Amino acid sequence: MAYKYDEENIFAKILRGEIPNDTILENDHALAFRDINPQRPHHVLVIPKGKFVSFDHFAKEASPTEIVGYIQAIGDVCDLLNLSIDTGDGYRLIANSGEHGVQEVPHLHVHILGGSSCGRMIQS
Ligand code: DGP
Repeated sequence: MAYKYDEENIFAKILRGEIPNDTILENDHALAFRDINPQRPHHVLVIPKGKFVSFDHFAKEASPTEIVGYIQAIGDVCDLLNLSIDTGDGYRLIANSGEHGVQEVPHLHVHILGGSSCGRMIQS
């Protein structure tokens, strides 16, 4: 089986500059921007610049350099928004994947949610 990547997904368009976004941070391998429908005071999406559908796709097929760059961007967003548990009050990291994960946009993204308590992990 091969992962199928939809070139017309909304995050691909953001990466191509076709749709504006509220960028928080960018490095060679990742872009972080605010979610259009924030669920907490801070709600940031971090996406890899490569064409990966899901976290498992990324884990299997991304290069070590891409993986390091992506993970570093997540840590840098936590520092930038003072969410790190070293200096701040913490956050929740979510990667919805596929049908059962209820993933809407088929380009890997993690949600970083913080600024207030995220409550219990799963409500229903
Ligand atoms: P998910 O269910 O994990 O695939 O969540 C997709 C998220 O993407 C959802 O919280 C809303 C956000 N989103 C969808 N379209 C856009 C957009 O055009 N811009 C931004 N900033 N966020 C978007």
